[in-house]
Amino acid sequence: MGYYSKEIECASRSEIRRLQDSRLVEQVRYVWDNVPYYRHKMEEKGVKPEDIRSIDDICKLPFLKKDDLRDAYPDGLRGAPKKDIVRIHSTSGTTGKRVVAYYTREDLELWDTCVARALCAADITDEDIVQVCYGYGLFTGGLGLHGGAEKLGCMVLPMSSGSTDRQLQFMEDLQSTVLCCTPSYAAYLAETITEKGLRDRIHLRRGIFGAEAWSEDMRASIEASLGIKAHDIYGLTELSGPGVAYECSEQSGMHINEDHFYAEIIDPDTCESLPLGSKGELVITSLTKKGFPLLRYRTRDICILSAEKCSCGRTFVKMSRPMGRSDDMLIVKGVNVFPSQIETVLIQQGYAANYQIIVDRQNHSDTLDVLIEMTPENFSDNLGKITAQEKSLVAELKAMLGIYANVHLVAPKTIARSEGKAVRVIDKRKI
Ligand code: DLL
Repeated sequence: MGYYSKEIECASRSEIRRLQDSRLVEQVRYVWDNVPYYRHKMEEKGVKPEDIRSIDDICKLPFLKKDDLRDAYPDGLRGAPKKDIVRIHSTSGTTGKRVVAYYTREDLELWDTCVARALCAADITDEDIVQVCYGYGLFTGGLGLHGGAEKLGCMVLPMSSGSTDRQLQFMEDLQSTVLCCTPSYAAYLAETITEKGLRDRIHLRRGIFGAEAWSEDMRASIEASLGIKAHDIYGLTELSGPGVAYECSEQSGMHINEDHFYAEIIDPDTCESLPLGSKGELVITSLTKKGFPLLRYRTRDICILSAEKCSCGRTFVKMSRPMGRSDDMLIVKGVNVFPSQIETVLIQQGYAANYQIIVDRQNHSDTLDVLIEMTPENFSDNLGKITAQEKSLVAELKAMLGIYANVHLVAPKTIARSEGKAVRVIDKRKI
């Protein structure tokens, strides 16, 4: 059926390991021969390609970090000659310097396959009409989902992000059955559909949402308001884009496309490898990409890997949804705070998932303010009782975070919406 490949996705663990062993050996040799930047890093560590004989030797290899990508900008990590590169994508870094990733024709082919597998796992077929509202362009979301959906034979609407009215018009007129966008934009679309009374005219049945952190509660709220099943998809530009990992019908964790990516978990502080089941930083080695073949790339995403049997029959290891980024984690008054913890409290208390966290420093002490948008219902029902609600949220947040946060409930639609990734945190201490 479609791109679901039983042979690969349901292979035994030992078959998967054998494939990874041989692909790693080949890939290390390829990188040594074609990427001088990484070859120097290997030489500095005293490692040669012949030292890597299987996945067990991967710990001998040096890590790559975002800083390496910036140092090597624009093409120090390119693995294939320019004439073989057919596409680039790029992502903005926190320092403003972009990271550029290169793709050969074969890289695009394997990327499309990974995304097509993700769509199949969400029970999407060539009968589906897929509305892609991720941005097209340097961001990988639009073209990534587009390539996978087209490969599967779906009818694709390449909408890109923005123009909500136009999105809804096409959704209704062309009877889109699948929505692909960030979860925050999905929540916004859901809200607008409800407000405009369009629910009966919308035919969506599946959502493929990723590119930013979202919680189980947010999933439940989007699923209920759109009447769909919402599937998570994970990936990053440096490793191709969406489709590194994807959720099956179990909707509990994302299977990693292990024939193309080898995943490890490390302690982000000591860089020590951690066993399956431990929470730590996800490190990924691309086993097949040639245009931008990253080995042991530190994603900064914190998650847990699990090899437990999945009822869908796939044997690929699963990653939990990222629980935050080791570099996005805020340290406020010495306490680690992840935006996702705040989101969990808000949704549990019946608020929309639109919020903004503002961290500042006053009199040498950190301050944490959370602006929370009310839903139209809880806004009109509770006018005049806002202070009491704010007090109760302060208590809930204190219980979750262990520190005091100022809470400000604001009217619906007053926090700026983003059609791409939501801007959740403003850390004024860094400005
Ligand atoms: O966000 C690729 C993508 C596009 C994934 C569309 C899914 C759907 P970047 O812009 O390079 O690439 O950002 C990568 O986004 O390291 C995570 O921190 C975060 N991220 C991606 N997917 C998820 C997800 C794309 N499902 C960074 N859940 C990654 C939580 C995610 N965070």
